[in-house]
Amino acid sequence: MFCYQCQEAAKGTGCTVNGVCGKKSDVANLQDLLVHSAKGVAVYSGELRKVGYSNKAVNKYLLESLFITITNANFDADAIVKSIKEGVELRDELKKVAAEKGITSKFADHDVATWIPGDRNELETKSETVGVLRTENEDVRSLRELITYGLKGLAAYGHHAMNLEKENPEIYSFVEKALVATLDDTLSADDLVALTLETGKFGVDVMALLDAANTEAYGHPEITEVNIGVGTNPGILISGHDLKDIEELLEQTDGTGVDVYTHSEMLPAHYYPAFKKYKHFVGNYGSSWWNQNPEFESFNGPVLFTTNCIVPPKSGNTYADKVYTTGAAGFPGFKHIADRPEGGKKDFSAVIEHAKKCAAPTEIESGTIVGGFAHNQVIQLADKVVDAVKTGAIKKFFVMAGCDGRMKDRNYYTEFAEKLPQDTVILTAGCAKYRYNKLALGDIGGIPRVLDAGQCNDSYSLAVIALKLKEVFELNDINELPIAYNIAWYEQKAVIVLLALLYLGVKNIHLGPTLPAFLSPNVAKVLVENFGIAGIGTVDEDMKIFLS
Ligand code: FSO
Ligand code: SF4
Repeated sequence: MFCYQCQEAAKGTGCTVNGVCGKKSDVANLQDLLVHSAKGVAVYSGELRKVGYSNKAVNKYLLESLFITITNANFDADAIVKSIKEGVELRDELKKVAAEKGITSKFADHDVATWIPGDRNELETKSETVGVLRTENEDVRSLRELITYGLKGLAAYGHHAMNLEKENPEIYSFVEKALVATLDDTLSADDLVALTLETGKFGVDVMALLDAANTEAYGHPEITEVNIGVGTNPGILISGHDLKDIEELLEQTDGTGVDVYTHSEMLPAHYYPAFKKYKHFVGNYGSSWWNQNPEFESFNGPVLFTTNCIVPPKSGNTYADKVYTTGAAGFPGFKHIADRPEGGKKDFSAVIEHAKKCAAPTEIESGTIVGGFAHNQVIQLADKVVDAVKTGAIKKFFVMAGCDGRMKDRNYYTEFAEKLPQDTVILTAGCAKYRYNKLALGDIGGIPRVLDAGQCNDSYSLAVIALKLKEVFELNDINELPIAYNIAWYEQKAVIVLLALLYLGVKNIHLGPTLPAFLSPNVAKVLVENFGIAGIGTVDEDMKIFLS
């Protein structure tokens, strides 16, 4: 195996034996083969889409197959093999339709378009040949992978939007074009840099689409105090990012005597008006994804993963038989809840019945945390915010969005938040928030010093807020705003968020705790020279840079 798609890549270069995330080498290789299958589909579906042919199953496959390969989403080799085979079947159907229409592809002879899956052993052998290292030139490899990881993040967000019946065919067509471009040896490094920025454009589009899907279905997030203590009923802990899943779980648990709690990235579900009517939607339990082993243990009830981030249970953990996955998530030994049938709902009755037999959660903390500062809510407060900037009560905003992670170095973000001057405000989104959302950082004239917009995809909200401020202050350039970007990344959704910010013209982003292993020195140089991207140093050094 060779994998360097996330921030935890072993030795800062890549995982080669087992993943630091817990992914075994067979699963890592099969994930590469799944991306290979998606490319085979894209070779034909891209050409057919140009003549107006589209197919729901293809759109779903493009998103789901890429989503499955995101860090910490799916560790289940059987599920991945099933998806690989589905891809090849779909490719062959499309190949037939294309032949009937007299359409061919420049890549019709490429392995992605011609290979036939054999038995499991053969699949595993083949999977070893299609990974990252197939591209020899390290700069081309770096750009191809940067684009691919952006697409994986984009696919995850597109999948959530699709679950809410919001789609944009231009996004699918871009996914096809970009996947096929990673096969194209005639493209220069400059072509691939341009395609990287275009990926960022579609990152903005997909986050806007998901924002519309979420807010049209559930209302605009509003300022909300979320309970972090527990009640006395048994509960279900729901993690991941999919709001359609939590909607259906809340409906199905209503009146059953089973409470629902959010974990990690599901916390922002509490901010949506549509979910506030549920009395049994009790609060948020625990913190970010990497703390799940002890937190799931003390939760006592079943856990439902709607997406990443899954951490394999440790020996001594007793909760494994209480964990369920759904959608793109999977883990060997966890039970999987099937997809909703066309026009129907998922059936969470097994999780609910399981919960009824469990003890109520053990309290690990108490009190509340505040969030819900997505674009609509912040724009309602715009006058107050603008006044605070004009009077100098707020000197600077710090966008500290992105991901949390288990590396000790990430204490940097807690310390950074603590040391920020009192006249600064943190704008956050994603699980990065757990590094500072329980600190007593106070407020500025009633505006909390940590404004949580929501999930990582709600980084879109932060961009909308920045663009609004640019308009209010009549500035020509988003970079003239008193906003600094100190972003933490972990997996590929953060890659699409980063590319989206670059596409919007945001410069001088600091990215930590380490720069991606998949950036070759030359590609890193392009990002530094054109966008001022930098890593992080010590808190004190960085504070000086940011405040100068
Ligand atoms: Fe975190 Fe995991 Fe949302 Fe990621 S839970 S790390 S960027 O999946 O997606 O922020
Ligand atoms: Fe390593 Fe990250 Fe890949 Fe897992 S996803 S194998 S930790 S680089």
